[in-house]
Amino acid sequence: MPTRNEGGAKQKMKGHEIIELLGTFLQGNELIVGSNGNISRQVFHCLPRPQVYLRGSMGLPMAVGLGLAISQPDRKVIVITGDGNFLMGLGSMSTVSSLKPSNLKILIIDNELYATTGGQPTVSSVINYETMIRGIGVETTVSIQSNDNKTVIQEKLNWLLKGNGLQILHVKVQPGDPPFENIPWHPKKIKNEFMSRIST
Ligand SMILES: Cc1ncc(C[n+]2csc(CCOP(=O)(O)OP(=O)(O)O)c2C)c(N)n1
Repeated sequence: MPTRNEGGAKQKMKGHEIIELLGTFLQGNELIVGSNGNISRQVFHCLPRPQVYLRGSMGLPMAVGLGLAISQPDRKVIVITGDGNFLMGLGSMSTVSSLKPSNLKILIIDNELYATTGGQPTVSSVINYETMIRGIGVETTVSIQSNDNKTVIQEKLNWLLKGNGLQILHVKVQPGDPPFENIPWHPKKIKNEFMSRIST
């Protein structure tokens, strides 16, 4: 039996597996913004800390990432967002596109669901992300579809982290992540830990 995600396996990876894989490409000084809900929990438990773990504020990760990228021009800022968050925050993408901070990278984890709140479907299944994002004015977009295997995904994550300029990577993932525990930090602690990291 072929194992999941190896070689030519057809099954999509799960969101937390993509986040874990991204972790293998990090150099250490990247700044990461996780969208609210499951993604932030996965970022907290799977990647080095501290990062920005959004709580409640759905739709805002791109706006937060944009501000961070502008204020920290010497560091790569990686926004990891669910499809529900990305679609809710589309308005901020026109600003992202007009400013095009070269250190901003956006990773869309698309499970076609609001998984955090019980798995209601988003409208992702009818959207062509590459076309939509290019229409907004961002040229450097790559979409990973269901048939891409782990090797292709690794290449694209490498492209996202090592490439120059504003880049967006959209990955279709399989729903069904295991539950990750709530982030045990009070929002003030999240802010303070992150602020002390970027002020050093
Ligand atoms: C304005 C607003 N609407 C609804 C919610 C409730 N809510 C929290 S997370 C979430 C789902 C986020 O979906 P997505 O970004 O696709 O991530 P996933 O849960 O699938 O990992 C929802 C609806 C909220 N926090 N704020």
